[in-house]
Amino acid sequence: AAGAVGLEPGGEIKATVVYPATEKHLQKYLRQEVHLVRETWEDYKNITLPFIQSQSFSIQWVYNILEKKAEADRIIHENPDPCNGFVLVPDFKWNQNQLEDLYLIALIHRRDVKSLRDLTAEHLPLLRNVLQEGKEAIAKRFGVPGSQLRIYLHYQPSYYHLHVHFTALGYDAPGSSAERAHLLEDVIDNLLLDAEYYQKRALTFALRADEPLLKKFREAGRV
Ligand code: M7G
Repeated sequence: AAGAVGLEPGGEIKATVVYPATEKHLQKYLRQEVHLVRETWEDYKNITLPFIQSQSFSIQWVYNILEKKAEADRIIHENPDPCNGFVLVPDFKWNQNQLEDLYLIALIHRRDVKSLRDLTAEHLPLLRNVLQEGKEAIAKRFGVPGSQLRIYLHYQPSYYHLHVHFTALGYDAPGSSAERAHLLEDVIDNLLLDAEYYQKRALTFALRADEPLLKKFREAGRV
């Protein structure tokens, strides 16, 4: 098993246990040296995409939630539209006992968007729905206004099925750093400025020293 232990805002101790744990899980929780990578669109096509396609990142848990085979009773909101809809559920990292570390994720229904890199102006209606309806549902259920939510996507994500993170603004959630979090409102604005914004610009992210993707960037002489 792999896992992490942390101090909750209420002073309680929170333990995350991952079982069974794959090699990938173990690496994630080990402290490691990290390196920044600046990925151009060419790098994405030549290095990152083939790497993603060669890996068997399991996103079955996402499909189980979308198909109501798991966590169906935890759904906070759903827009059932197959193209522009999504499901909003509490993230595994949040036990829902206090609002200080509120954490939900929106999983989109369509299955052909891997990450931020795939987004174009075509996805604007979907992204607007996630932003608007996600904020409304969280205000209604938890009483937290949109002005106190950090709504963002990760690049790189751990799971290549597009999802959006909703966390309490006052909570320093893991992965909300400048090199990983992309605010959804900024993503929407960028796509309005240029429909192919994310197929043009370089994106920065950090990789742990032992991550195979870093090795690929090294082999290509890009780090
Ligand atoms: P990510 O940006 O792909 O990667 O986010 P990260 O895990 O490195 O942040 C995936 C998010 O999904 C994380 O916040 C996870 O805590 C959450 N998550 C992962 N799994 C396997 C589940 C699950 O089965 N149910 C729920 N509700 N959340 C999950």
